Amino acid sequence: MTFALLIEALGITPNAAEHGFAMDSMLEMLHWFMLVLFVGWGSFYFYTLWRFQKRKNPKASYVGATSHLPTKLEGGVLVLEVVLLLSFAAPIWANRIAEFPTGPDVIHIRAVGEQFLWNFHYPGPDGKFGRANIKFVNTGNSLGLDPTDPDGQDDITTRNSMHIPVNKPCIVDVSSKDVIHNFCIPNMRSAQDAIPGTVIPLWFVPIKTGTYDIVCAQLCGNGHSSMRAELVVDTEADYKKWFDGVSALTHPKVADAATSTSDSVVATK
Ligand SMILES: [Cu+2]
Repeated sequence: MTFALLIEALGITPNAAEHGFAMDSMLEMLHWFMLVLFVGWGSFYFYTLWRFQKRKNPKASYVGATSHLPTKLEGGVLVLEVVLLLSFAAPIWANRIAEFPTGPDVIHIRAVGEQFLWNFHYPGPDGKFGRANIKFVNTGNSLGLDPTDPDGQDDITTRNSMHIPVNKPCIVDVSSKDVIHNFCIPNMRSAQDAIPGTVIPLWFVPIKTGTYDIVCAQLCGNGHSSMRAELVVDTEADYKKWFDGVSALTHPKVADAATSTSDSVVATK
């Protein structure tokens, strides 16, 4: 259940992630709080312009305001901000960084930014990422996958297109090949700086099928604004179809072997 009246009116992208409801509720509260502060302080400003105008106060007062109300109000604001931080922001953040999903259902992907596109790297059916090294990078191997690594033989890579199944936790290991980018999926209420030389994971659970924007949210050069990729959240069946299709295109033999293995498994049952 989301309470997102104001932020929706202001044009926030619709939420499509499980944890997004908590974030949206917090954002909504913050916006109402800021609206109250804006109206409050704005009114106070105009009141002081009127109250202390020169015509009414020909002689400057050396005492000034003596009311303690502003101090009390500031104290109230401080308390509210501490409550927001400790009761809402900190728990959401703790959930984001300390409760990474585990288990066979988790979809694990690497996202590697480069000027000005996003590379995606999926472990193949074996579930293991192949090694990557900068020395193997060439036009046909933009992620520098080690061609001798057996774990990498069935891996698949895509450019500017990431597919995941709906309702399954997804971990994305974010990194960069050149400068600092930011891997941002507004609909998934997720963003992470992509920093060369480091791998930082983020996770989310998509709850709605559809196609969403993945954008670079860190000014990274002339083509920054065109650094967009698509995230397609598929049904389980569509995701499998997509994955098998790309897998068959990339590794015809591996795909054949996988099919014949699963056939033989079916046959022996
Ligand atoms: Cu970028």
